[in-house]
Amino acid sequence: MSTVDVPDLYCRGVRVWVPDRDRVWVGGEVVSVEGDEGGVVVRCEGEEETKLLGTKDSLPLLRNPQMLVGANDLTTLSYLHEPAVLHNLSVRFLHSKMIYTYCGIVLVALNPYQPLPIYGNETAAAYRGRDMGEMDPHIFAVAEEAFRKMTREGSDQSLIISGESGAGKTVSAKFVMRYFATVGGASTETQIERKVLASNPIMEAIGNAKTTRNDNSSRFGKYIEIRFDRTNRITGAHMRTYLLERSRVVTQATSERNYHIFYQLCAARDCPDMSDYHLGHAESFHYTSQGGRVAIDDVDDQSEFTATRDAMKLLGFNDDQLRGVFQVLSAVLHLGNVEVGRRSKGGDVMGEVGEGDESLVTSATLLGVDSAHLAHWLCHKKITTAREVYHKPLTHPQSITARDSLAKSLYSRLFDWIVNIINSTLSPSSSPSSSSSSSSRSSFIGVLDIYGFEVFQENNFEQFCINYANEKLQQQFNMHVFQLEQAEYVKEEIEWSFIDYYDNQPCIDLIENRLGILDLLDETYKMPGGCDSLFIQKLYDNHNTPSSTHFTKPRMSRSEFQVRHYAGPVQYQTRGFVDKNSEQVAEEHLLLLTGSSVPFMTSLYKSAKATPIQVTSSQDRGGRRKNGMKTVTKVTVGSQFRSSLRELMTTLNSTTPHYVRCIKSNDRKLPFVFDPQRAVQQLRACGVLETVRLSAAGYPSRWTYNEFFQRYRLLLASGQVRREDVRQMCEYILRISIQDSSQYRFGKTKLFFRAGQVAYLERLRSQRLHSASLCVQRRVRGWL
Ligand code: AOV
Ligand code: MG
Repeated sequence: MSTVDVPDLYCRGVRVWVPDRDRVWVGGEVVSVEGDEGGVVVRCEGEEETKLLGTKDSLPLLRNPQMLVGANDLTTLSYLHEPAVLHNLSVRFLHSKMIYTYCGIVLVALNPYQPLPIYGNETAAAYRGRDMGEMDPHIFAVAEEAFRKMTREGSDQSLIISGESGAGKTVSAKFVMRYFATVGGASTETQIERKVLASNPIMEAIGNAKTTRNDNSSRFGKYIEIRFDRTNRITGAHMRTYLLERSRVVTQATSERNYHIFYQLCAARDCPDMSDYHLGHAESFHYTSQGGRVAIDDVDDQSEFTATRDAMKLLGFNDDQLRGVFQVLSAVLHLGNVEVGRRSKGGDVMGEVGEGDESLVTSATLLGVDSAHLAHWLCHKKITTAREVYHKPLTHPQSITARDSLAKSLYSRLFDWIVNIINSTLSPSSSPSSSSSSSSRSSFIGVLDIYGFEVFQENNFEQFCINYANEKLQQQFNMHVFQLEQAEYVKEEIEWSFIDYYDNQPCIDLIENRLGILDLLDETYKMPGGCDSLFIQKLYDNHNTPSSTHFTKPRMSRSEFQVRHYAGPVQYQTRGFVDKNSEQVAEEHLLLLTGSSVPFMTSLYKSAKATPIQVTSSQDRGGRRKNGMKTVTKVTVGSQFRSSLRELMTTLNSTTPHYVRCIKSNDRKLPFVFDPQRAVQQLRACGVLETVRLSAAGYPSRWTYNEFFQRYRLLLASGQVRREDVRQMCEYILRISIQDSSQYRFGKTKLFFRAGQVAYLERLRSQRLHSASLCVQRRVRGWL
């Protein structure tokens, strides 16, 4: 047997980490080092027995000196491995109640599940004008960094907030927006900041819902650009939203809810002006009661309703518009209660809706349509052939689908319409404070808050899209942090040993490439008789091969597939994929609503942003059927989502990104409880560990020689400045300003700095400016 050479570092008393099934990592101490057999004998904390650890490849990892534990920035740790990172985060979180920690260029935020007194105006003021390293890590520090970079360079910025469902993204995004409203608030009371903030409760009311993962889960993605003028005042904002989960309007899983707004409306039914909508308790509506429990602990839906309505008023929704919104929402609720009866015809069970059905009549009245027509079109479909047009009766399940599609269409049109109104109110040109000159050149800071990665008992098309979006975001992060960063070092010929990371490109290829999952889904939809079972067959045929690394067919299943995502494997149930991919309003329903006697309804269907179903030429691959008859090809939900994500990535890549990684501390939503298993799972998935290593070894700030010289030449005495050789001058400035020469590197065209150095130079610069201005003042006083 070969002897193992145990390095000298491992001697008696040395503190190490030992892998543990429950606690993930547990601290221990070396008791002895075994000679010939190799390995070290370790006693774990709180245990009597010792363990022999360490073969040639796996000696236990060393622990950091106690004085380093709890560090603000993980990159300052001596040992940068998983147990060190995990331990540091948990010590800060559990002992000091500190939820934020820097991890190089990333801010890690642990969800405390408890309101903390660290977000007030005084705290915001304390972070104003400060460098990231000067204060405790905080979401405000990242916001300040973005704000200052924008003001200094005039460049657009993005705050990219990621993390799994319930990790704290939406809460973080709101604090970021609050911070900008505070620092970018105008001295005159224009209220634009208040309006920007007021968009949050509205969007949460219509786009968030209770899921088993999060009581206030975002069911849409949002990228909001907050615009600033040349004087760094907020002039307005613009919001882009991504793929709302439509199915929730008509179905919810056990203990989940529909969108908050429905419960708010029901809770406010006895308020003045609400009687027109004939509302009842949320339990009395099919669309709001399927989850079993209509209340959320600690949430008062009625006061939430008041908050939503007030926010809408502030954002310029007038009384007619508010009535219109409540009318559509109520119509949806009543529509859900329309009884679809059964009628036998031949061997089939057909759908039937009685014209006297009370819910039908109420719904039709609210929608401004004829109830008999509505009843007819809930169980018939118009068929147009070359020779005739006829009304084909629908089966019972088809009628229910027709009813639910109408409800989903109404809701998603309303959602888009509300977003449009908010955007037009927040548009910089409509803000009274923005004179044309100050808004002519503006920069923005974008805040991205999308639905986080999620895995449920059953995962459907919605989870597939959500997790796909998270894959794209993870890739953007990898691109920025690892690929571009390291490519730049190579280009600039800086000595560098490559840091490896998990590249999720193969998973993205599986989803979005030619013959990838989305492509096959579209193909299925375009085929006559395309259905979910055909889709899954295509998936198995194309991807269930020995060479596929990210796709698996579960052994016992004929309707499911598994994707290996960066955050873990997810099994998807294909039932409903094809229909959900082609969500469309039936032409008959469209005609019914555009002919409504309620002007709001017609305007909703006229002005709302085009739904994914649109005639297109670019996606027209399947536009011709084999018989030569040209069919209209639609943009499907999947392909529309793919292009909107691409567009989002292009936007993000044109800004300077700042990353916030939210981590869910435990699954039971308990305050300040740290579940190491769950934390480590998230840290592993999102590349935090690799980021720590990269940031510790890397040079996050860089300047061209010219830029650097222009800004810092005042650190030189006047006689020292020689303009002929800028590079030499830069080298000189650094030699006299920064003692430790390992803190910077000279590239071919740029200077590179380790974290914190630019902040230090900035301080030197402002001290110099300050003493220069004192000097001038003294001289002026001397002259007087
Ligand atoms: P998410 O946006 O990341 O999930 P949220 O931001 O909605 O998650 O956070 C979930 C819950 O965690 C909140 O409702 C708060 O109760 C709590 N929480 C999060 N951050 C904080 C904080 N900084 N301080 C106190 N409590 C916090 V999803 O939208 O589901 O992906 O789709
Ligand atoms: Mg959210």
